[in-house]
Amino acid sequence: MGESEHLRKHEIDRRAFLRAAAGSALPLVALCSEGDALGQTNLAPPGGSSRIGLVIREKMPENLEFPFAELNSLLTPNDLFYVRSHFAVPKLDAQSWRLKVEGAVKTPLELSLEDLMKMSSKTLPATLECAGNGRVFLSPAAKGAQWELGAVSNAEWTGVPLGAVLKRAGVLPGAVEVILEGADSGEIKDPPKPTGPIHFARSLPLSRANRPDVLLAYQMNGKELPASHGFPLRAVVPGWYGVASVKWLTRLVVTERPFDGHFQSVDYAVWERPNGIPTRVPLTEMQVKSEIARPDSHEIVAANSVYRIFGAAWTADSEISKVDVSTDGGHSWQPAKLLGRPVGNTWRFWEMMWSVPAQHGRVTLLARATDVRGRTQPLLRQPDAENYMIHHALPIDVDVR
Ligand SMILES: Nc1nc2c(c(=O)[nH]1)N[C@H]1C(S)=C(S)[C@@H](COP(=O)(O)O)O[C@H]1N2
Ligand SMILES: [Mo]
Repeated sequence: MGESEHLRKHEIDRRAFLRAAAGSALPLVALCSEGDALGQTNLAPPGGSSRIGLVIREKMPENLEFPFAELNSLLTPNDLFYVRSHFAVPKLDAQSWRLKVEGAVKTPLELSLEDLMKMSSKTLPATLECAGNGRVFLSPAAKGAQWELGAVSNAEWTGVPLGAVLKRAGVLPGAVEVILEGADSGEIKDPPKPTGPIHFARSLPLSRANRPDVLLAYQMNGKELPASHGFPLRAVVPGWYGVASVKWLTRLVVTERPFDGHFQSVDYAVWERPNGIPTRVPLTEMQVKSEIARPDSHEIVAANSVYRIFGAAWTADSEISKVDVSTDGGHSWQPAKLLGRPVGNTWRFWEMMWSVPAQHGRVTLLARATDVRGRTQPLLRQPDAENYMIHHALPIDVDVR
């Protein structure tokens, strides 16, 4: 799809949205102004889109990809937010659901949704990226869902800081981590594996868990958390790979030693080499990364035209300071223009006007982001990351014609 076509489509989506907003209740309008507050104007806010849908990577369990070439709003509408689930969506009923808080705490708790909603809430945006996003670019092929560019999305989350719940339970001295357990469960296929079904579970060091921006969220973009995204309660850990943001939470266990569960050490872990000794460490922070949304891979781009290359970039605990784009497979680089203004834990849109050459042929585009802390995307895949953290500059081939 050409850029002008995209702009036209965007206009259609926007008009449809405005029509919908005009005839509906406040929330959409409120989200609209929040969209602007995120530093972007003229972009369709979340509210559902008419024709675009998620790309199926796996039907059961649900693994659905945001069509990244359709990127046009800073907040991803709930029905376009990527879904990454390891087991079937558990059926939970808000009335009988409880969150247990136990382990190394003074007062074990059993909280209802109502109890949590009575606590003071917070709303903040967070971009979540699956650690396997971009896996289809790896060669030889790596195991896991073959995500293209869209296992990443951004939403505004409302909930209670995890730290406030831990405080209510009273963490005992000597505790180091909190395990977050989801209601979903199933059997692991490949060894090493425990016998029988296990729940999805992940831990956070207490130092991270107590950060004020780590939420137990019950709303997504101002609406009730959808079933696929963790209804009625999920964790949101801004800046960390999506795996840390445990969905369908039913139990928090405060522990006196680091957790070694399946999704912590066998899966969603990589090798690091402190002192030159390989050791297994859980994935934590998202790595600095940019992705080209348009042109789409293998799009036909008009020779001799000016094309607006458009994409997003994100990092953890920092801000994007620049994005450089190459239109010759990495031989030369030009700065892109960062759009809007930086918003904490949120991807930043960027664009670069490309003077497309007259000569016909295959062209490889690359984008490379750098953050304020000086971290830059590598041009080549780093060793030891196995099938995760695919954040080297990903080549997008287009046909100039
Ligand atoms: N309970 C539970 N939580 C989970 C998962 C899961 O399978 N079960 N998947 C994790 C992974 S790997 C990612 S990337 C994010 C995806 O969140 P989303 O489906 O809302 O996009 O949820 C995380 N939380
Ligand atoms: Mo993930």
